[in-house]
Amino acid sequence: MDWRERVAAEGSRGDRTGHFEREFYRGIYLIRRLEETLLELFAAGRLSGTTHTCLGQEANAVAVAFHLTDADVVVSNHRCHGHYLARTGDLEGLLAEIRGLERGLCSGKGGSQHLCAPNFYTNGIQGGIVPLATGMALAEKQRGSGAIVTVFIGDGTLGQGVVYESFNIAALWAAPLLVVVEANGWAQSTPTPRAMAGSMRQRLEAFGLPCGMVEGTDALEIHRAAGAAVGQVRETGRPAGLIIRTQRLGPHSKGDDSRSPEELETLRERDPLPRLAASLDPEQRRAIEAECERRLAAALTATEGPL
Ligand SMILES: Cc1ncc(C[n+]2csc(CCOP(=O)(O)OP(=O)(O)O)c2C)c(N)n1
Repeated sequence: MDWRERVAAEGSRGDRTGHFEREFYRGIYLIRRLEETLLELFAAGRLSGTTHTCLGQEANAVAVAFHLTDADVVVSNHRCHGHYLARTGDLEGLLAEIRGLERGLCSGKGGSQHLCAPNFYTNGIQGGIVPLATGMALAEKQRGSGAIVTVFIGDGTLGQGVVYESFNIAALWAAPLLVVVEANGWAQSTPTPRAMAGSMRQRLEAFGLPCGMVEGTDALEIHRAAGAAVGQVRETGRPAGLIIRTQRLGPHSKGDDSRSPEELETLRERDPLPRLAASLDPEQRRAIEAECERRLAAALTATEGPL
C-alpha cells in the first residue's frame, strides 16, 4: 500500500479532519527521532561507521514520498535515512542495516549510505547517483511502465559535472526523471554561495528541465510543490526539477559543523516540524509521538546486537 492509499484508508476511519496533517506529522516525527537517536548512539560509542542525518529536512522526504506509487523508483544519496523511511516505513530493517547486522535490509553490508531495496537505491558518491537515476528513468520509459524516477541531491552536488551530462541526456531522450535539490546552503564545510556561480534554478532550466522552487519553511507548502513536480514528470514523461530551500539542523555527519550558534538558531526557526505540530490537536499530536517512540524503542530492542 503506498502513502496515498494509507492516508486515504486511515482518513476513512473516524474523524477525517486533519488526518492528512497527522499522517504527515507522523512521517516527519519518526524520521526526526530516528536521526536524533542515531547521533546519540554514535556519541555513546554504540554505533560504528558513519552517518549523515537529515534533521530539519525530513518534510522533503515525506512530501515527495506521498506523491509516489510503489512502482516509482527513488534514488538517494549519503543523507538517505529519511528518504528510505518515508518511502518504505521499514524502521527496523534500516536500523539493523546501520548497526551492521545481517538482518539489515542489505545484510549489514551497505551501512548508512548504501541502501538497496525494491525501487529504492542510494549511493554516497556525490553526483554518482544522477546518471544512474537517469538510466533507470530511461529503462522505465522503454518498459512502458509509467513509473517515474526521483533522485535527491544536495545543492553542493550541483558542483559535479556528471550531473549536467545527465540533465542533458535526460532532456534529449525524454527520461521521466524528477531531480529534487535539497538546498540546505552547505556542502559539508563549504557555504553554497562560495562555490556556486549563477542561479541554481537556471542550471536545470538551461537543459530544459522546468524547475519548481519552494522556500521550505512550511511542510504543507513543500507537499504541494512536490505534488506539482511529480505530476509534471508523470504527465509529460519528461524530466523536471524541484529545488527546496531547506535547513540542515544537525552536523554534516556525526559531529562536524562549521556554522555559528547564531546561524543554527536562525535555521531552527525555519524548521517545519514545530509549525506542523502546532497545527495539530495537542492530544492527537501526543498520541502520534508516543506511538513513534514505541516503534523506535521496539526497533532499538529488536536490533540490539554486536557492534
Ligand atoms: C565524489 C564525492 N566527493 C566528496 C564526497 C564527500 N562528501 C560527502 S557529502 C559532501 C557534501 C555534500 O553536499 P550537498 O550535496 O550539498 O549535500 P548535503 O550534505 O548538504 O546534504 C561531501 C563533500 C563524496 N561523498 N563524494
